[in-house]
Amino acid sequence: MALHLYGHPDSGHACKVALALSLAELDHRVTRIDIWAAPETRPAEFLAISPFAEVPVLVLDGAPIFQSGAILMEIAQKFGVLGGDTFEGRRRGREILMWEANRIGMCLPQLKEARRPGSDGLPVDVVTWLTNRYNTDCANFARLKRDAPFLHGDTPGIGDCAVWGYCQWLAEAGVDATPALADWLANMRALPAMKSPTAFFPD
Ligand SMILES: N[C@@H](CCC(=O)N[C@@H](CS)C(=O)NCC(=O)O)C(=O)O
Repeated sequence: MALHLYGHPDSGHACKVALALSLAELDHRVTRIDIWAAPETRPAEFLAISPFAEVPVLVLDGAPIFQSGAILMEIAQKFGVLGGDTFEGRRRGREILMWEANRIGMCLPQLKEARRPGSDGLPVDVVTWLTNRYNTDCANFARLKRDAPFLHGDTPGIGDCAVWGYCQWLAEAGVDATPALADWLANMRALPAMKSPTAFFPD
């Protein structure tokens, strides 16, 4: 089984997949793609397999898969890992992935980008709106997590990987962690397979 991940340390979407491969101990190659360079200057081999010239892309035995959520589901199902070994785990994974993509994935990346040095920023009203969305997401995160250490229960699953993608950068997004989020972040950071974005995608 040959796995090749294309990503960049500034991409939370790519970090979701890198974390899943690390947690599942799946050997893989990594190629770092400069997401700050003009898309047309990215390597031809990458442009040929990434329909929007975006990361992440995972090539699995020669077949490229794009969209972080689709990649996570494929990893879980194909290898029976991170919740993929049971019906309930796969359902939980799908539920959390859809929620994350529609909610956290639609406020934290934008808030982080607005504060990046060199970014054009966002109007104050938009930042307020996105921050309010994040606050709602925090309340719902606590409902989803309940008293378990991870969103998938006692061990992390693909849903935890998806939420980690941008929740690893709350300070960079200018927001605070609620107690439930802070507990979960501590559990995630303590995982032996956890790495920094640059360790996932070295230069
Ligand atoms: N919905 C996609 C989002 C992918 C995405 O937005 N990738 C960004 C980095 S986070 C990218 O490659 N940007 C470079 C560009 O658009 O040129 C996913 O879940 O994989």
